[in-house]
Amino acid sequence: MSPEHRNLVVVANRLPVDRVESDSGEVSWRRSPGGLVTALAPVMRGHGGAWVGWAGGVDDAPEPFREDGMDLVAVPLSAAEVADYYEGLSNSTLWPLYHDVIVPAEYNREWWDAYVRVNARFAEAAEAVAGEGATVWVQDYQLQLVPSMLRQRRPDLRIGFFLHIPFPPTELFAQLPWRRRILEGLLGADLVGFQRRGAVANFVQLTERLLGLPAVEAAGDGVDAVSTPDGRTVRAAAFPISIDATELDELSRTPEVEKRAIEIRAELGEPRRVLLGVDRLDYTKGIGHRLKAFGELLADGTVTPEDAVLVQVATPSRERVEHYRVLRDEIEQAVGRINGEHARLGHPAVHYLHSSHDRPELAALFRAADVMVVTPLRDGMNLVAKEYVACRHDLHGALVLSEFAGAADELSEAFLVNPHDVDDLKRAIVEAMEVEPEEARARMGAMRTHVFTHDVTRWARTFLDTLAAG
Ligand code: GDG
Repeated sequence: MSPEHRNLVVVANRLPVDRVESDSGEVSWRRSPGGLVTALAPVMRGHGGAWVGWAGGVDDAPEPFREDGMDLVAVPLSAAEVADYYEGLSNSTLWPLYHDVIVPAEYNREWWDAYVRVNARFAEAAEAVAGEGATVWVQDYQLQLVPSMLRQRRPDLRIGFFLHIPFPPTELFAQLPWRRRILEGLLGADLVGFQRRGAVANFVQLTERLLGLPAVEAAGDGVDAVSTPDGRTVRAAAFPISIDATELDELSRTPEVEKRAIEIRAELGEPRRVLLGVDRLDYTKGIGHRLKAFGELLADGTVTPEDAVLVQVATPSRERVEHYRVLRDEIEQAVGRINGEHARLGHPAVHYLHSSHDRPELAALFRAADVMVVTPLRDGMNLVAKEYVACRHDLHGALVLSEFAGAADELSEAFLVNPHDVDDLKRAIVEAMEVEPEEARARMGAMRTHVFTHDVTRWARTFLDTLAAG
């Protein structure tokens, strides 16, 4: 099958590969680990699929190449487009706006122009590889105009869109100077998927209020729908994303990971309890709130440094965006303050790692942690919470989880918290530290049943089946 006749095309901001340069300067591409590619790889192979996305870097996009049974089609971006489309409109306008404006969203018309231009380029690239009547699945907030751009060029296609981050209520979305354009962009799809039911409701309400489009009654089981002016019906529904639970479970059972988990506890000085946070260093993740709660527990003597240590992995992220630089300073200052007040020589109270780690090391950290602390102020889903559960085949360990994460809808046996309420957060951390083993096992067992029966393969299949059924 030639590259221009694919039956399934995924369009995402990033290709699922990383550029690797050898010592001799030779460039090759390595599949990047990630839930999306894991979920889609088998479907892509089965359907003869292509993946359209940015390869990272500027200007020099590689020629289309085959990797693991998929055709990868790179979309080039210039340095100015990375600054305006990616760091600008995507990450300094849409990302904060869609996450409750935890930091103010910036509105800049040049960024918008670049967003339109780059979305058109992605749409053209997808059009070029999609066969007659193919299914095209567009991913996430960077590409919300692609569905309508594609539909205009190729009415024969079946188009799906999935938003990985929250979709805001009218009161916030209405700030956006290009609010109608975004909605019209999404309405090019046949099916628009969100993480949570609340996002579906926001979308339907917004199309009604801002575009005057009527909601269609009873579109089906948990599926809402909107009628468009050109006589189509666009369906919208929640498809909570998940992880490859089996793969992670197997990894967590390997002797290397088990051994490393024991080693980690020894390196930490064998505290009674190990608390763990693993996040991209992002202001949505509530890392500061978590540190405040832990610092207060130490300060008021509820917890002693011998009793518990907190390990915080903060993966470097979006370091060229100003708010992320400010956040890093704030977090590092907070860690410094807690350790200044509570550490003993050779025994920090907070172990802070501003670095990336490979999957086995992450699995070992999950295995070593008695309490996983996941406290985002807003999060589409939060895969880390599900990954922790997948690694706890021993049924030990407790999950403290923010109700503002999509995962809270499914993991109701976690210790659910409002991270803005420091006292509530402190209560939940202490409860999770002290939970009776029997109760911990019951909670973990129930969460594991959910995560293993609702894995990422089911997520992809459910979305694609619903898209096909419309
Ligand atoms: C967006 C939405 C939604 C983290 N550090 C390392 C590492 N990670 C991995 C985790 C996890 C992933 O990165 C992060 O996923 P999250 O879901 O927690 O958060 P976002 O990056 O914000 O993702 C989110 C998601 O999209 C999917 O729809 O759930 O709400 O914001 O898999 O394990 N992986 C490795 N080294 C690290 O140091 N290898």
